[in-house]
Amino acid sequence: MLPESPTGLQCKYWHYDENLLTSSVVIVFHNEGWSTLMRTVHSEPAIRAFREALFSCRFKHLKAKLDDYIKLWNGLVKVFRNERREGLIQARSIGAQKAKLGQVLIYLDAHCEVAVNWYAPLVAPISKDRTTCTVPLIDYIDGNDYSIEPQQGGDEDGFARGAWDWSLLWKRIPLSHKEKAKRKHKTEPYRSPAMAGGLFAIEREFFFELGLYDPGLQIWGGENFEISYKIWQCGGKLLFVPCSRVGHIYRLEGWQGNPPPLYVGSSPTLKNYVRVVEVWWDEYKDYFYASRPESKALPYGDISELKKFREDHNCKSFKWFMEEIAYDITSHYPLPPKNVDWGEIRGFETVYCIDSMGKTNGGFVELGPCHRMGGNQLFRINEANQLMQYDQCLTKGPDGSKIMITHCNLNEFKEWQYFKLSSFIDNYCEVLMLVGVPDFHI
Ligand code: UD2
Ligand code: MN
Repeated sequence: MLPESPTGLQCKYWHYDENLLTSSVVIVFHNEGWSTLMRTVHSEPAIRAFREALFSCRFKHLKAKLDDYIKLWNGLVKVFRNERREGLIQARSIGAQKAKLGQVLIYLDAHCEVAVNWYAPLVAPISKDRTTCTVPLIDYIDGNDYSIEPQQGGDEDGFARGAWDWSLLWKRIPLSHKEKAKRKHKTEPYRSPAMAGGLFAIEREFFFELGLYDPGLQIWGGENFEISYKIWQCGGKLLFVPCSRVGHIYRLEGWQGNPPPLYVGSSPTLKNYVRVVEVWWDEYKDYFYASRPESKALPYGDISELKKFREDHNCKSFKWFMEEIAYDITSHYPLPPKNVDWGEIRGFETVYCIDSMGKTNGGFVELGPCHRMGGNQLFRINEANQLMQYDQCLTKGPDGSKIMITHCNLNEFKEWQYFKLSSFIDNYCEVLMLVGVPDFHI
């Protein structure tokens, strides 16, 4: 149990409408543990009308044992199995279609535990405005010992807004002064630019009006941003609700995710990100490509339907969104300098290239035969004259003679000179050649 915080105590003084909207809870899962799955269902004490859509199994206990066990609820809990592994994103859209009883859909990961009185605060804002999507305050359950504590990254009360860095990694930033100034009491729901993805409530019809998730998003990742941008830019709002608390077990270190099924091509998550920025980010998409140049060549499929949706619904620009709603993100995650070029760094008239050998945070780069496969030989040079791979920069080593790859703000070296050797040797990339650092050896 979480110790009661002063803000938690304040939550007891809110009054909620007696006629709350009804909900269906949708839990999608694939290869989840029995006890954590059961606790997710059993911890659900206070819903007036709920039904659950559960999907996609491989573990033995998720078959007959589960079918048998849910009889306990006399039809209130239902299991639906997909014919093939759909991944969590499409499974959630299918769940929305199957769960017809509740006015609101509440999504939970399959390893959650709701706290007392989580329901009323979560759905009450939706009765006031049906285009509001709400997210509970998510507590951290440790996967090793099941202890529970508030998440890091918030303000003095533990409140954070949902954000991203420019490579589209999920981030939490402390609640801004601007949002604080809007509220009368600390425990009021507040606006967030994005959600983490797994736990939220949305009016069923409104979710359908938004077109559910983009049907081209596959398996895992990016759907949290898609739905957040779609809600904000197309006239809705996204609120985080401090008085509704739900614990979530975070994946243990080393968890690689369930590998995508064969019918899905390579890099589904990165392709999802590309779809999302292509549809919603307008000119800001350059910042994403600056951070993830390797994603530029990915075939991300057809997005014309989504663009049409955006137009038909008069959805606002990403610039509007960044200025009005996500105004605080750039102070935590500054816009990256745009790339001047990217490719391999080849020794003059040689077939050898700089190769990070996968090293980071202070490792030394080496020379290897140029392989044109990108990866550890793929670098980019940007307008700030940083020479980067992923989020790391090349710089001088401690004795000034070797090239190190490390955090960009440490011991930064920006005197690279860039010469374009030739453009487009093949479809893969342009070649960079760098001189002007005569005392460096690799
Ligand atoms: C976060 C979200 C998660 C989802 C994801 C990005 C929270 C707390 N969690 O990662 O909900 O938005 O970011 O996509 O916000 N699952 C399937 N099929 C699959 C893979 C997963 O059904 O192919 C289920 C899985 O059993 C679980 C849920 O989807 O119930 C979320 O997956 P996760 O727990 O691995 O994601 P998480 O919490 O790391
Ligand atoms: Mn999860």
